[in-house]
Amino acid sequence: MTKPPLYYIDSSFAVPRLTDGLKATYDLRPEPGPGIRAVATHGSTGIDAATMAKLPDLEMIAVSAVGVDKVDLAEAKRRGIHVTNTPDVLTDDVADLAIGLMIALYRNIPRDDALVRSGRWASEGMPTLSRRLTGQRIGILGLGRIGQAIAKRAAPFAGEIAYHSRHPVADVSWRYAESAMVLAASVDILIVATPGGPATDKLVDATVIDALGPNGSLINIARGSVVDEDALVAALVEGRLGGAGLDVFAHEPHVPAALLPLPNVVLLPHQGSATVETRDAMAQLVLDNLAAFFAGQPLLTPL
Ligand code: 8YV
Repeated sequence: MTKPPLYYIDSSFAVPRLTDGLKATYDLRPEPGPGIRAVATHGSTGIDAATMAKLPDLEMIAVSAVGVDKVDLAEAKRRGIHVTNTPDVLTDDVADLAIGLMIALYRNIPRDDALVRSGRWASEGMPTLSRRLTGQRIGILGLGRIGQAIAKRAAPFAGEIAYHSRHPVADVSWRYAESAMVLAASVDILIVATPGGPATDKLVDATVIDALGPNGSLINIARGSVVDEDALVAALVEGRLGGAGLDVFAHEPHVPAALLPLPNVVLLPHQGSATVETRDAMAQLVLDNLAAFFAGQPLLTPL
C-alpha cells in the first residue's frame, strides 16, 4: 500500500519514536505542496499561514506539543483544518521541572555544583549561604493543567499558594489574585504557566517584575513570549529582581548574553517535556492522531 504524503516540519525537539514512526507510515516530504493532506510539526516550529498556503489540500495539523502558539490557528479555522496537540502526557514533567528550577535557584545548585566540579572547594572554602524555599509564598500565573500540577506539588511546602488566571478556577482553595500585578506584589516566587500567544504576550512586563521586586524570583516554564525579556534582563542586572529560573526564552535557542554571567539565574534549554517517557508519549499521540485522521476516525486530542 502506498504511503500517504506528509509534510513534516522537523525540529531538534524530535525523538526517534516520532521520526521513525512517521517514516514507517508516511511518504515524508521535505517541502509543502499539492496532494499533501496532513502536516506534523512541533511547538517550537508550528506552521504559519504562508506555509499553509503552499498546501492547498491540507486537512490536518498534528503538533508534538501542548503549546500551539506557533500554529496560525485562525488560518486553520478559516480553512477548516483539524489541529491536534499533546496535552496531559507532559503535565507532570513540566510541573516537576518548575519545582526543580525553584529548588535549584533557591539553593544555588548550579553555582555549588560548579564549585565542587572545578576543584575550587578546597581553595575557596564554603560558598555563601542559600535561601530557604519552604515557607515562601508562591504565585502561579495561569492555573491550567500544568499550573494546577505545580500548585499541588508546591502546596505542602509553600507558605501560601496564590494564582491569577483570566477567571477564578472552580473547586480550588488557593487565593485568586485579580491581576498578574496583584499576584506578583503578594508573593515571593512567581511561576509563569500560561499558554503563549497574543493574549499573553509580555503579560509579565516591567511593572509586574518590579512588583515581584528585589527579594522576588521568577520561574518561567511556559513561553518566553509571556515575559518582557528586555525588562527581565534589566531587572536582574540592576538587582531589581532577586532571581530567575528560565526554561524558555523569547528567541530560542538564543539567550540574552547579559544573563549568562549572573549567579542568581538558572538557565535551561526548553527541557519541560524533555524526558524519554514523555517525548515517547507525545510522539505516540501524534502518530495516533494522524492514524485516526487518515482512517476517518475521531481524533484523539483535537483543539
Ligand atoms: C516543545 C513544548 O515545544 O509542549 C510544548 O508546548 O514547549 C515542548 O514540548 C516541543 O514541541 C516538543 O516536541
